[in-house]
Amino acid sequence: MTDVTEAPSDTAPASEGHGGDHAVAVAAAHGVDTMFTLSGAHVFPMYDGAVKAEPPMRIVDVRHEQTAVFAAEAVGKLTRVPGLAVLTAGPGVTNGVSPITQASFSGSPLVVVGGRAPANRWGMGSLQELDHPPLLAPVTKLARTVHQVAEIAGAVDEAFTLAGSSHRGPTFLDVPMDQFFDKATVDRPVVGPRRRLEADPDALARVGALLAEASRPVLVLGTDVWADGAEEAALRFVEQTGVPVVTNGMGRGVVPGGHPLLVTKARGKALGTADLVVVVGTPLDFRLGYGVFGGKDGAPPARVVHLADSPGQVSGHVDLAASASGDLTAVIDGVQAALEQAATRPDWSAWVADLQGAVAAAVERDAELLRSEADPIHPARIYGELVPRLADDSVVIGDGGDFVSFAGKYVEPKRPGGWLDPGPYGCLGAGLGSAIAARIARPSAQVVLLLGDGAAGMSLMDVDTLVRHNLPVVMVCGNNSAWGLEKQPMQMLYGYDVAADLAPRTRYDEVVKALGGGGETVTDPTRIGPALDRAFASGAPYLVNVITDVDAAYPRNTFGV
Ligand SMILES: Cc1ncc(C[n+]2csc(CCOP(=O)(O)OP(=O)(O)O)c2C)c(N)n1
Ligand SMILES: [Mg+2]
Repeated sequence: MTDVTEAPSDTAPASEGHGGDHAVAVAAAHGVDTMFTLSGAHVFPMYDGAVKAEPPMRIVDVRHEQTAVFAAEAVGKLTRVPGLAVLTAGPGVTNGVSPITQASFSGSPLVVVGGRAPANRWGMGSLQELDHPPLLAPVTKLARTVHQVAEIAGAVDEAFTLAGSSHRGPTFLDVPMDQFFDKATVDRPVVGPRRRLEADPDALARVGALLAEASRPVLVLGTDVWADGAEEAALRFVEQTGVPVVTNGMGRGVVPGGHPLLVTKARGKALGTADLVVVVGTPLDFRLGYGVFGGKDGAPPARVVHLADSPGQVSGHVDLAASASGDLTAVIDGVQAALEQAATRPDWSAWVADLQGAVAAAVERDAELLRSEADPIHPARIYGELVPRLADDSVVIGDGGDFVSFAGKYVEPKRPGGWLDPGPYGCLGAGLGSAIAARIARPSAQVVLLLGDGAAGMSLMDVDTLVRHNLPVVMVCGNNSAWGLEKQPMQMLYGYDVAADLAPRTRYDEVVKALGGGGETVTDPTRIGPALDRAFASGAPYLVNVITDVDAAYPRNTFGV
């Protein structure tokens, strides 16, 4: 996929075709090579357009529309080219609402094309006649009906341009069936280079000055650092200034796991005792304590700087010492230049050493659990076995509750763009869609899907899609026979729990086998490693079903509210 997303729309010579031909051609011009869908007659022109395109567009047909949209969202996250999902009218579109919302919360570039009951029968009660845009408007950057076949090419161009522009997010179009099947000769837009938002140089100078004054700064790098293509600028900034870093979301891996300036493992101390926290490319939401830093162990409150990819992303609820927005490479480079021009050159070495000590202590503490021989298996032991087996190019996907929180604690990616978590919307069920996308977007990379047993039930049928499309991935199910992340809080609040248990020791590996993949169940901690080796060697969709201790809850200090 090529990195072209935004279009100062020029036009090419007129082209003839039905609505699907035009939509597919414009999507391909934006760098799309795959559409994710589940069949419905309302969108047949999209399939015909894909089959007959030159070269044809790959069609990946799935078993639930949520998987199609989660897959397209994940393609957008991994490739930074908007993913494309095609949903049939009515229930097809409404089944896509959760993943579209997830894309909105995560700033993922995504275009969803929906079918729509025919305009010439509107109001007469044709099958699946639903006006979708009002449902989608609150969770998209654009949600509209394209009323004429001749308008489809321009509308699809607009949808891709908006989805791929800062701040990225989902867009939605639907096309009445009669117009979709109709033909028109139109000028298809030509896709141009990406336009970049510029930052205010005075604001960047102010951030540089605040850093020059700071004694205990921390830099937080989030998803938009990757999404905006600023990962190289960010690493350069870190290495040349020596500032310690905490990462979250797709910011993970921008500073590789094990790097001396990566202090995510000492996050509490870093953010709690910093005097300046510079947050780049992620909202100041519950994952970052709503932007309140400092105050720990008698430390004064920290100053906060927010750097975002676009003005609308700058926090409105925090009293910021400074902020700036724009193309994040230019923003980061601009702050670095300002810092280098400052009269004083800050010395953060003692602060960094202090945090490195805390990281080392955390690593030591973790080591014990990672080696745990407890029976039933402690979930941390799974990561003790998995992490050393991860390749530098691995794509690691989390779909679950506590089991995935443990992954966040123990997996530190070596490269950016290889970590997919649900983000601030926290929607379970993305697992199989994300795995399908990862295998397609990174054909030679290791792909590992971490599934809670509860989450597994939401998308496991799409192993069928992995099998039919020959997409091998390794799935690891942390099977504690419970909706663990809900069971423990309910116990804590009420002293009992209800609606939180799942059937004991369910054989999710047998489900995968029944669908044509491979798998096995593990109950002995020493058998986890060999099972993972068999999974990686299998070259097939393979699920390692690890029976874990339901009482080994993730030690969390926030429930996100
Ligand atoms: C679609 C959706 N439904 C419900 C929830 C609430 N929820 C968050 S975590 C969780 C439990 C997940 O259980 P499991 O996948 O087994 O992981 P575990 O916590 O047991 O490791 C639930 C139900 C949610 N986040 N998303
Ligand atoms: Mg569970």
